[in-house]
Amino acid sequence: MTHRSRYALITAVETEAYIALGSNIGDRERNMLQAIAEIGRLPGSRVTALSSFYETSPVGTVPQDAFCNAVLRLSTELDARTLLTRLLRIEDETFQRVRLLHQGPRTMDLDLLLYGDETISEEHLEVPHPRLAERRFVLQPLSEIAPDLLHPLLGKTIRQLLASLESGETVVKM
Ligand code: PH2
Ligand code: MG
Ligand code: MG
Repeated sequence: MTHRSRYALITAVETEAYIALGSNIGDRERNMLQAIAEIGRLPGSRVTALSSFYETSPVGTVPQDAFCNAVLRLSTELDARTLLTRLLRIEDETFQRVRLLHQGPRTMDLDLLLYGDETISEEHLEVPHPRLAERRFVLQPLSEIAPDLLHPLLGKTIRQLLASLESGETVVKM
């Protein structure tokens, strides 16, 4: 048995995951604070960094109110699939999220952006998040807490991705 496998048996291995939060219905800031608290209570997990909150113009084809967006880092013992399931459960149970329109307004959207340096491509789980590099409302808060993090597929840092982004989105610190 290697040192590493022996070590893994006695201590749970933690992975750094990055999660995007977004809300544009109700008391957005209150929703964000509540979601952060819920995420921090997940088993074997703790929030180790949190970006500022940003007011962002809605991206996509659905006309809707401005979002509040932020990104946090979670040190977690949960595997990616379990973590995703737990995030969706928070959307549903804590926020009674109703899915009326694809990319439409929501009380809370929790997206798994990155899970360590893993790349996962399954029907309901794609990591890194496929639209991560196109969205200023994600890259701006992410660059605040992890500017030098390498995107595992694009081989560029978050800072580089943000610098090369050409999009007219408005993203302003709240
Ligand atoms: N989420 C979407 C669609 N458009 N726009 C902003 N500004 N922020 C979001 O979180 C967002 C969006 C679908 O997930
Ligand atoms: Mg989303
Ligand atoms: Mg989502």
